[in-house]
Amino acid sequence: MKEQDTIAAIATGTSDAGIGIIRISGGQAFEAAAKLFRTPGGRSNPADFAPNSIHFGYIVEKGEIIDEVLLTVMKAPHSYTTEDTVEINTHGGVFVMNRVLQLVLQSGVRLAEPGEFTKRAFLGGRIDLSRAEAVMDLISSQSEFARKTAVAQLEGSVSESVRTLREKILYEIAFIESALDDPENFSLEGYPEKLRGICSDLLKEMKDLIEKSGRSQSLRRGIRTVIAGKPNAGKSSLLNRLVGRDRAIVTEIAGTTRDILEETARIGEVLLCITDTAGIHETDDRIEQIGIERAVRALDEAELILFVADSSEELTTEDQMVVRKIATLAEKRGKADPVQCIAIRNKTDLGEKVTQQDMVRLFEAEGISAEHLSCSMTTGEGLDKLENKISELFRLGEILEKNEVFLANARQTRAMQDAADAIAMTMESIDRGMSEDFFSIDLMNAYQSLGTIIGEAVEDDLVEEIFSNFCLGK
Ligand SMILES: Nc1nc2c(ncn2[C@@H]2O[C@H](COP(=O)(O)OP(=O)(O)OP(=O)(O)O)[C@@H](O)[C@H]2O)c(=O)[nH]1
Ligand SMILES: [Mg+2]
Repeated sequence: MKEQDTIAAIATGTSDAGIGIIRISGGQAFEAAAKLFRTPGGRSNPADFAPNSIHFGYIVEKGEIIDEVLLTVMKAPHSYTTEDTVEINTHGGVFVMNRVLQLVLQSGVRLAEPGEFTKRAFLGGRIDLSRAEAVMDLISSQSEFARKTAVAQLEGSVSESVRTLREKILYEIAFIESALDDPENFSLEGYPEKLRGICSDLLKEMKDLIEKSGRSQSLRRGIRTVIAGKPNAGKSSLLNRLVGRDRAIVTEIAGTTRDILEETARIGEVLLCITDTAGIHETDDRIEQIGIERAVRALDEAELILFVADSSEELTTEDQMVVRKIATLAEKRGKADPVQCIAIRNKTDLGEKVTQQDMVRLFEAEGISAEHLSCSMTTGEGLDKLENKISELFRLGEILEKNEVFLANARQTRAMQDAADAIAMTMESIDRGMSEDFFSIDLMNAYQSLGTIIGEAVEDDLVEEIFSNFCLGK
């Protein structure tokens, strides 16, 4: 079986650094390390070292010292993977780390697959699936929000609430089964009504979790933000301001941006994935037309739209055309998947021909609402208002303070949705006056779907898929 191989990988980054760690895990970890390692006193076998101890020494190949290292020895089951583990702290040069890794691999150890150490921690029963996914989230987190939610999950917040839900469901399944087996001692009189109430509470709890998690997932991944407006309004100037450098070409020529440009920017604690787009207007220019099509497609995916207008000139039919596109999109999305819009009157340093009222009217005429403010990309005036507005719209402070529980990813959300569907089915069966054994089938489905979130009874290939998303060495 593959899981019995001993595996190794560079656990630290693959650029030059002060130290690098090569991790070896599995039944042959000590044996492999013994072939390469010597202490100054000539000891080499980690199996003889005390558990959780660190040893100074050398990696040696045919009598030649390759690197001076520190060797950490962890004995099963007290290691990250629950297996015998050796960590070699080498000097952190890429060349040196790879050289040592090659020697390790020559001693009968194979290169670990991405996420394989964490997978072993899961298979060894040290962490559940939701925590394993949290490790991955923590590694890839790019904002304070992402880090905090990953740590919360690592601490088991998702597992906790999933387990509580499962316990409640299991209690009802057990009750129904007992009552069916032993009608003399357990009465089902009035039970369906009681169960309906319980299901209704469970369903509400699950739906809340799904809804909040959707928001949290977009906060973690970065809010998909699209800058839109007519040509020359100052869209690319806004992108440059938000990312803090000259990312996009800015000129006084209308139609400068033709393709879409993507960048991430951190606004306070919010991460934005920003797309700058070509100015939307009627044109015969083939290249611009393609750019505009792309702009409209980007709008389709947006969670936040920054509409930019040039307030040094009167609003035009081109502005109207863009707002109309936003309105069409907002209507298509409906309440379930709303899009936020901030309308920016830019170029205030040139005098304001367009008032807030003009803008509000422009939006009202198309039947949508937006947050309104004015800025100058040239002087930077008003940008703080824009940043505050973004933080406010996504109410990050509130979420961070509450330490709420969120499902970490689409997989967990889907499983929670399946569980919620099964609970809804139970309620339907109750309403239709079906017999109790039907309830327990649906409740069991809900119980099992919840189990997949924490990794109880998950299919092998799902385990493979989840762990292959990890980075190497973790
Ligand atoms: N005075 C002034 N000029 C600005 C301001 N913002 C942008 N501009 C100028 O307006 C022109 C157009 O700016 P861009 O950022 O390229 O506008 P855009 O919306 O990306 O234009 P396209 O890519 O052509 O659609 C440039 O000459 C900018 O320097 C501003 O706040 N004040
Ligand atoms: Mg541009």
